[in-house]
Amino acid sequence: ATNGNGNGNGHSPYLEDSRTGLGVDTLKRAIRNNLFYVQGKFPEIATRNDYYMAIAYAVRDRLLQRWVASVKQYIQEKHRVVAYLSAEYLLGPHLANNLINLGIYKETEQACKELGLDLDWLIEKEVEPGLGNGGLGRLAACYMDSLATLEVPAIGYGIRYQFGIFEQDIRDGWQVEDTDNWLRRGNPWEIARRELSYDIKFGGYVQTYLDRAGKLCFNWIPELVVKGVAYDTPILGYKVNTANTLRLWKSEAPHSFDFQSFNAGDYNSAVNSKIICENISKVLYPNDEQIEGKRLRLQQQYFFVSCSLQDMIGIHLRQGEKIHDFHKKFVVQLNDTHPAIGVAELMRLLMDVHQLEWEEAWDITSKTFAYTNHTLLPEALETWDLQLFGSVLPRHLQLIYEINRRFVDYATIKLYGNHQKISSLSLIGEGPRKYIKMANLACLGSFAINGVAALHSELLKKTVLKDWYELMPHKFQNKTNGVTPRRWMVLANPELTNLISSRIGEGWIKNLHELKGLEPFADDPEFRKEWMQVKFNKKKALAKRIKKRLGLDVDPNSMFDILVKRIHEYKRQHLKVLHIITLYNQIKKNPNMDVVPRTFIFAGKAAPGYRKAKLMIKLINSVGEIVNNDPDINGRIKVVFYPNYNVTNAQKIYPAADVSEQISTAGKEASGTGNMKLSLNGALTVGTLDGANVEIRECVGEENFFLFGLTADEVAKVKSEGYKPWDYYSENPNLKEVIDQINSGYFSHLDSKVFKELTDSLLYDDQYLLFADYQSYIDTQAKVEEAFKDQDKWARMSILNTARMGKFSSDRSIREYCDEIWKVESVPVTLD
Ligand code: NBY
Repeated sequence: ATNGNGNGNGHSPYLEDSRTGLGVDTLKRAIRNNLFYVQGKFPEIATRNDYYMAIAYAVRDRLLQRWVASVKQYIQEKHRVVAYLSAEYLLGPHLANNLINLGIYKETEQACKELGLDLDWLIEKEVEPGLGNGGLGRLAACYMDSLATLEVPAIGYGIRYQFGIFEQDIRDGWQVEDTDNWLRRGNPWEIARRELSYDIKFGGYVQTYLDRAGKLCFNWIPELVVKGVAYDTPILGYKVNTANTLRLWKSEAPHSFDFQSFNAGDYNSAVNSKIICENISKVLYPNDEQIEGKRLRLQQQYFFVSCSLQDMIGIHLRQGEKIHDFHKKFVVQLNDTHPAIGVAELMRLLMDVHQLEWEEAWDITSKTFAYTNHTLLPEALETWDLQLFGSVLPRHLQLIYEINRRFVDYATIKLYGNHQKISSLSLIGEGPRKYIKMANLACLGSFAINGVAALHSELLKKTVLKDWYELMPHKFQNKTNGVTPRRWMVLANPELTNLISSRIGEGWIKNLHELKGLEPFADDPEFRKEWMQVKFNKKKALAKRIKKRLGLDVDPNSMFDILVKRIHEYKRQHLKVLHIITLYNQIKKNPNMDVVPRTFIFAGKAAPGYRKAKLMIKLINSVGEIVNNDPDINGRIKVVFYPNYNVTNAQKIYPAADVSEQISTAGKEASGTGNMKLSLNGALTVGTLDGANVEIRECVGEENFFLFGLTADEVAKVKSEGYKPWDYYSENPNLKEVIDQINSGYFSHLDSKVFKELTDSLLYDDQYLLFADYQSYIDTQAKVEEAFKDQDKWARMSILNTARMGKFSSDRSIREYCDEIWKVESVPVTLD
């Protein structure tokens, strides 16, 4: 290769591309320049972080060209745009991902090397933006990647939390939380758009008056006004020119603020009010699947939704279009009900600000929104106390009453006075206190409603959204989740990526169905050997991290059995613990028995206020302490709780998995996406027929999937017939032994009370049917063990498993959203 930039030094094997600045020499120069001109540093005094920043800026500069070109083209050609509204984006670190999508990983590595730097060491430096709790936030991030890769015009809207999901540490086996100060060292990936800001009102009251034409008008006089400022992050597609925008809103005090609302000279209250304003985007609520009916949370939701809708209307009008055509320009996807207040807010903007009549405003609104539901747990459906709601959003309360009045009139005729159904459909719930039902607002205000896996979408129609399905069946769809192969294979597992590409080329990275081409290689002994070698290397690397983080030795030759996700009773991490203790007892009774050595790896955060989940973490660690140090066990089973599960750690864990545990009670996990990432990386699944497990099993083949447990229908049946966990306990000696052992204090220094809350809830309630599924789980684990003994067969299963995961790319999901809900088309971006 020649050095195309003409400087003739010839030491770089990579072609210089002077137009896009992606060659090694230009990158080197850019890194040096950024270090000097942006940070005022030079090599002699530059820290690791300085270099990280210099590279990040150099890469960002390369994104900007594509970003500007994309925005320009969308504006000039007036394309239809997807607006994805999500309170959470769990992006993970940017640098390596952007290098991959730009296609300059190797070049940057080389540039660093020539500057005496180690790129991987610098990549490890990046603090990830943890602006989400779990699956829902990560899905939003995968979807942003796929939208850009598919060259679809899209904006992601959300909140720029100053503190993301807490950092987890483990002390004495218990979870302790620390704040996530991710912006501490600055964020090179965002651009503050100070000029792009909107005023957001809160509280106060609504004045009504008649205008000159005698029309009834509403004037919302707020108690508080907050300014939302846009912070933009470019999201680049994989090897395309498209760079979409993730626009996150930060709350601030309005400029005139301290003079406007406070007595002159009252400096303290002026400062205090600044703090109140900044509080709104201060911190992410760390609950998943558990609503917290707090005023500040409602304020957050309204804050980002109002900023976003005002922004969209602004974009639309600046293009010279009519407000009446808003729904033709934008389709707004609601990521769960967190942004569902948008339905009422768009009505307010169209009527109170843009002077439309009700019918017209409603027509536009109900053609704009589409709603994705992410949960079947009834307790997780969002509601707001009506009084609280009215005190934060008085105008929206009026609007919701009026939306509901008109809807109930319609429903009364449609349902011919079926009062029970009508009250279940009503946007307002009655009880000791009235409340607003956000899922109902979302269903009524949207033209499409979807679940996130086939089973989930079916169950929605039969359970939590049954009445809506019967009234409006045409709105209901399924969109099975997917994950981006760029982050979860190319970035997380370059070794497996290279091995796959060496046989079937690189097309699969953009068209995951091409993995099918690997199937014949399952019969190729050489390929199987290489496949298992990659897995072994990844296990060794994880073992090294475990040693470094926890001081614990684990054997990379043992089976890596992995259960990583948020800690929740329905996800049943404690069922896994029952299995581990059962195995432990078997070995104790028969120390010479032939067992396949296993390393059980757990990771996940518990919501800080969720006592039982925190107790589950303590139980895992307590069992680990005994098992890991028992000489009879002699290292044959090890239990690891890897702290602070986040995107960065997930990228290290998935590639090292032999077994993926997906063991939720059937009918509870909407989809799951960790199941997809693990399986894609060659892990075999042990799972229930829940969420997307059902579809994964269909694709990989039942012979490559370890199924156990009751089906969703059976779960419902067992429950309706009066489930008695005690019967399972008293009739199954192994189960009884395990529970008694926990209760005896065997794992807790003879303190028999520590885990009582957990064991009691199992013995007397067991909502999630651990005891009913226990024996089936144990039996299935024995089959896993047998299968693992035949490593050649295991390799074959693992390869076929990966080869058949093509369906679970987020590119496929996004294609379906585009074609079947959004009706948007790809717009290839050209660089001039
Ligand atoms: O969404 C998850 C589902 O549990 C999982 O099955 C699915 O694969 C994934 C993507 O569709 N849901 C989830 O992660 N939910 C949350 O994180 C969450 C966060 C906040 C709140 C509720 C749920 N909240 O009410 O504040």
